[in-house]
Amino acid sequence: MRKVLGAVTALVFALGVATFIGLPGATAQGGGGTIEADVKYNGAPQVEKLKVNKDTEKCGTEAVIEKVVVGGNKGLANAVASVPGAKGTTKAKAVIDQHGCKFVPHVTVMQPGEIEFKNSDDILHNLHTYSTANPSINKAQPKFKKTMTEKLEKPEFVKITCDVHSWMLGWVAVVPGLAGVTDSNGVAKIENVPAGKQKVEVWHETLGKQEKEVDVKAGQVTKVSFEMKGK
Ligand SMILES: [Cu+2]
Repeated sequence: MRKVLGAVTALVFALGVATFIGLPGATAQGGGGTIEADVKYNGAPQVEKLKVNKDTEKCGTEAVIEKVVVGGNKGLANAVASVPGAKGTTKAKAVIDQHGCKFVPHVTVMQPGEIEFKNSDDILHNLHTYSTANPSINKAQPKFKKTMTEKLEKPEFVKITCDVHSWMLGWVAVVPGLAGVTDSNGVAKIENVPAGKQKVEVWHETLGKQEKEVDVKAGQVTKVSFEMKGK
């Protein structure tokens, strides 16, 4: 009996060791790493304010058009960081909401395909895109049309406006690679990037584009900084 017990203990111990040894391999599954893009802007924020006298119960009386949003430590918000060499897998559909007479979020990233536009304002909005690679969209979105699904199938940075409310402005970054949008601190994290040399592109609606090369290591965070210049 003791022998059997000893053998079982040995087996459990061996399995435990095997599991332990197996762990690091499991966490680095696929050999991907994370890119943390840190985007800064040394200039002044550009924010325009506009008096609103239409649909004020939903839109408020003042519209704020945030063209360049600079947060703490000069971090630039609303910039798109993408990795063209890392093919993204289609996850949940991108969604933009016309809410409070704004496009929320202001900048959205998506892989080529379908995007959903919501109208949670209960008033008439319109959807007007300015694009060259993709067909233009110019459609009313009445209050009863809570959701509209549209196609953006070609990589492009697409400007969106609403012809009912002149101040409404949003952007869709249609990018085939993995991508993210910088937060209020100017940071975008892109996960599961294949290890090796990768090009990182940064785009901002008024400050243009920059790119850098990074060396991504499996299971690690690779930081890359950008400083956007005013035009
Ligand atoms: Cu509108």
